[in-house]
Amino acid sequence: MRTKKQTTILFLAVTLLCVVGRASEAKDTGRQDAKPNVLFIAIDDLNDWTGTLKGNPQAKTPHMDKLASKGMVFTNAHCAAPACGPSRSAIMSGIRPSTSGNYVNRNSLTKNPILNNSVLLPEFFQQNGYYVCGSGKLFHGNHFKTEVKGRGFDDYYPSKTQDQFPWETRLSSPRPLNGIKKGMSRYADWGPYHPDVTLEDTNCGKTAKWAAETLLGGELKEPFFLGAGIFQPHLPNYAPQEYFDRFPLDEIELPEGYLENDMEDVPKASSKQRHIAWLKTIRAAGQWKPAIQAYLASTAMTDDLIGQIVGALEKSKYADNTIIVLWSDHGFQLGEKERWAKYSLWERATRVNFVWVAPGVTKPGSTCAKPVNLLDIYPTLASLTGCEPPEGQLEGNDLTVLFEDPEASWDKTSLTVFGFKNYGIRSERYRYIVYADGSEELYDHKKDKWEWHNLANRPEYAEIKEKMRKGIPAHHEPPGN
Ligand SMILES: [Ca+2]
Ligand SMILES: [Ca+2]
Repeated sequence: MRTKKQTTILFLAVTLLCVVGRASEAKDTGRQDAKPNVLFIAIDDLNDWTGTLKGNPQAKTPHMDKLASKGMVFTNAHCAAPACGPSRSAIMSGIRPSTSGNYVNRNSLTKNPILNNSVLLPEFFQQNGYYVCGSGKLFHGNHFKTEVKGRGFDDYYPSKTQDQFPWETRLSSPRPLNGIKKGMSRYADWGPYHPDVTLEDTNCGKTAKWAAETLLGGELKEPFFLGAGIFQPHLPNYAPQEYFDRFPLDEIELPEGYLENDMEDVPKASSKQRHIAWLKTIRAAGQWKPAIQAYLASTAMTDDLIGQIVGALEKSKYADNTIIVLWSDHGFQLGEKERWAKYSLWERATRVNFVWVAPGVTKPGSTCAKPVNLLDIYPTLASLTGCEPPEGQLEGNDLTVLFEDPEASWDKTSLTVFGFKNYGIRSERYRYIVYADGSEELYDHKKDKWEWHNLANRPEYAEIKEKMRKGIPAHHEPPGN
């Protein structure tokens, strides 16, 4: 039997323990509240025709350039796969296409057990106490609407199962605007919307408006992860007239990287990847320059939308505690290597825009030329937010060492996978491509930035090829559903 005094002491001790427990809980919560927010901006099919990557001097991207000046630009960043679906699956899972078997757009995300059992990036943040919201194209369209269905999101605009259509059909009829009736997909169209259409009328405009208003509203539960995916400059390149007016047709130049007969020293295996011979049709229709004009116009429109989103963040109360990562899912060829497409392992299709602004971490105006990959987004965000990454899942690298020092020792190469056993490997200086049949390409970017001269068969490069081959993954997962 306890005495009254003993009972009182016990009661006091238990009370004290509870108070201490609650205080420590509050402290934990306090730490969690202090975690940085994440603004995750995705752009579709934007190659290096931007002010920072300098792939085309005619490009006008002042807002992205301004954003880049506030943090770090990776000038040698590449996609994990040169197609929307597998590129985004790799970003969202942190798993290489060659590990998951998710290689092309038609491959499912949720029917793939490796991807389906992974912790997808939005889920990762949700599990770590973040409020997760988004709009626009973050996952590949079909993957989101019919497969992911808002998994990991607390809120999605317009809804978790109703993704935005890539463009507003009502505003762009009758189609095709480019007049090409045969030989192209219905997506391969371009031209200005009706003259009275404004940026806000477009679906990309609605995504940006939602993101800007959500940030300015100041009522987000923190920490938050907010994703905004802009569909442009993915085809069809429709934009309000004012964007076309910024690029007069008679001033449009053909791509500097285009070379007649460039394909003569390229192995035939490259054409076994999804080959789209649209360039011939475009040239025959006299549409090459109008199509370039439209890509530049759509890119300028995208840039204005980025300006809206980032501008809203800057004016909001979250400005000082929000990490921004901006990425494009892969590049695009506008005639180079005889292609009007992505779907290749060459620089123009693999190189991406990759900008990071992490308050107190990245240094304003810094650039880094080390080879990095979109696969690095997941581990880098985990590192910056102090959230423990899912065990054994992530295959990318933590980039924070390069934020500290862009010249830090970095022995890694950047891998792009397209189709079973086709690999593009980029080092600081070289690009090495090896196809499933063993045929190869090697380019020296120090002397040949447009990849015109395939050096793979020259014996003096044997050692370099051997080194580059170390970037080939050990495992090649057969293609999934
Ligand atoms: Ca894409
Ligand atoms: Ca060539």
